Amino acid sequence: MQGKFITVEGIEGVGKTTNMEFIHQHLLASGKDVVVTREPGGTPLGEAIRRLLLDPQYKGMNPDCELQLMFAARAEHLAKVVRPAIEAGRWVLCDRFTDATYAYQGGGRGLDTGKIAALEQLVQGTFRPDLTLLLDVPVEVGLARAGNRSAPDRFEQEKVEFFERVRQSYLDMARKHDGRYRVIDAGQPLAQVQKQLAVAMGTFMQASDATD
Ligand code: T5A
Repeated sequence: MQGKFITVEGIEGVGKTTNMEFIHQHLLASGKDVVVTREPGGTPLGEAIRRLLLDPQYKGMNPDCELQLMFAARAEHLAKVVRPAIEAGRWVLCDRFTDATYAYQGGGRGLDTGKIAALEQLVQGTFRPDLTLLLDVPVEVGLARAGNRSAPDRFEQEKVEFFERVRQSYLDMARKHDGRYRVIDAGQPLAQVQKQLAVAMGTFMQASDATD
């Protein structure tokens, strides 16, 4: 039996890192064998690419270069971590995936989505997440939360309008792919956010147990 692929998405500071452990524990408690990973990254080579992508010294990186680095890291990640785990029947919980490319490089940077789709096809074929949890907050809330932490990385240095486009792009994808997306109101207190996540995962696990 194949495993499942769950992705967590949203703008900066929305609470992905905070909630990954909660989601992980929820899946473990439901008897799933889980691999937790992230993009860009998830492998030694992918983490090296991540450092390049986030480093503020590369401010002004060519958007096509940025796009291809995202997919280069993804190709390695899929081959070495994600696909082997799923084929072994494990569940993979991933902090960001290709929807982040549509949101940041497509929505944020304004790259042609046809270009992204071509790379998606090349690197993934028909492989897609089974469930995407979109944590959503207004941009000013996310940026205020993110700003309370460490020094801003290359993406966090972008202007508010960039993140407005990223958020809108995510919300558009959630409407377009409403079968696999669950939108979580992450502006609520953490306990309420986690209640919503538990309901979304419960529904998903029930449906997937019924079809396995
Ligand atoms: N990227 C990535 C692309 O451009 N294209 C791609 O294809 C991919 C895969 C790195 C960057 O790469 C870009 C997007 C990103 O800019 P990242 O490190 O995953 O990706 O991105 P970040 O959004 O920067 O991740 P962060 O860890 O910075 O943000 P989180 O994880 O969303 O936020 P988190 O959990 O650290 O929370 C922020 C603060 O808010 C508090 C937390 O305690 C924390 O202090 N908080 C709450 N406070 C009140 N109420 C709640 N409900 C709260 N939830 C969290």
